[in-house]
Amino acid sequence: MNATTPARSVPGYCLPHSHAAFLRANRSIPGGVNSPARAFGAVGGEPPFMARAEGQFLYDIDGHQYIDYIGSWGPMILGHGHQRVKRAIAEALETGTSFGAPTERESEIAEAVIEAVPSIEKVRFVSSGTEAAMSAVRVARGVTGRAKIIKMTGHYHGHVDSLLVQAGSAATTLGTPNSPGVTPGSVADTILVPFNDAKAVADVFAAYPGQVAAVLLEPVAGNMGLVPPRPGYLEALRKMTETDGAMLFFDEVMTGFRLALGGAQERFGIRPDVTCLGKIIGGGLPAAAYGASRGIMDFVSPAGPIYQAGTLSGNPLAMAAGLATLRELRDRSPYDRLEALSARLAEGLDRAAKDAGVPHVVQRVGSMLTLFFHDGPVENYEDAKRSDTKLFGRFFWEMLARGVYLPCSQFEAAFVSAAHTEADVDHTIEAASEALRASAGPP
Ligand code: HOZ
Repeated sequence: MNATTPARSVPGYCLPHSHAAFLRANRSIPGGVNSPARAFGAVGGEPPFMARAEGQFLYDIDGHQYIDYIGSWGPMILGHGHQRVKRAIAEALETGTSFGAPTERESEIAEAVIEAVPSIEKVRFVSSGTEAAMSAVRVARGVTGRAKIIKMTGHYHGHVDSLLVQAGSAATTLGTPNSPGVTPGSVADTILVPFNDAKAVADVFAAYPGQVAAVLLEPVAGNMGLVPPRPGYLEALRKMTETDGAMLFFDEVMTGFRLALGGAQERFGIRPDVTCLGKIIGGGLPAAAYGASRGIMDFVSPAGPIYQAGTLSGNPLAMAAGLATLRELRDRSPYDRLEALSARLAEGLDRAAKDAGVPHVVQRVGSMLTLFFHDGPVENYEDAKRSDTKLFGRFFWEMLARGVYLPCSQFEAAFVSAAHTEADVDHTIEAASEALRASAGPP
């Protein structure tokens, strides 16, 4: 396919093949997509359907090339179609796609995770971040014998019933942070607090001493746009949980292996009790995991009494892709380069928005970032929700029309990969300058 960047005619932006594909998909799939985050619900219009991906690029079925800043919503830190990962999958394919019996590769990747992630001594593989969060909450409750959990508003831990309350990501994007079908009973023990407010957590501990199983959070929030922890906040949570005997639970599905090989916990020097991993750990195939100390993980069945299982858990292809990705990250350590490239992008977007006179703030940690159309720092869910989402929608389409694929919601983080180049970043900044000027006027 001879791909081109899309024509710069917005709103006359037209994708006839994608349009036909979307109509067809809508006839057999709810909303035409298998996960709502992809549906362009927040930005209006219809999503391009993808034909293929390579390196830092996506190619749609209408023949357009896009610089990709979603990276499959996080997993593709090495870029698409990385040779080492492809080779590993091909080798695994030759020997069988699923056994329902243990394989040595599962121990290899478990050892790689334990070597990389400071707080993990044992790890259990599952198939999605949702499953990891659901299982880890069960473990926290099972081990402590306590029921209550503290959750941050705007944080997202997959679509687990007890955690689908004031949830970020597409739940916020689509205006359903509390979903119908989640019964009052299943969230009765979920206590909500704002992110970055240590006192709110202290108040809960004071009100329910000895009753909280775990404090759950994304240590760097990525599902309400990118929101870093305030200095001292993670340390305060660590101290409070230790004092009360509750567990500190880091959802590192996004940040694991991205903000450092050892994730946010390495970067910020805080060891949680329980960690959820996903996305990068599967190298682009469906895998996720949860891990903790040996003492905690030995409560998990069949070593212990807390039940959790999965037919495709530790799937050979996913383990091969994940292991190759983790090895590549260890051997080549792209983190300094990702930092520099992402800083260049953040600074350029900030400059472009300033020049266009648009109220904004760019927030970044490592290779995750968000341009918020919000005047002043975004420190929590309430701040994030005050962003100008209409302007975001216009900006998003102007960028897409210039060949830049950003996350299709103000409440998601963009991801830079090791396949991006300075030229890609500079092209993105130039596109943003034009797009901001085009979208900043009256709608
Ligand atoms: N967890 C992803 C980032 N918010 C979204 C992926 C999805 O829901 O499809």
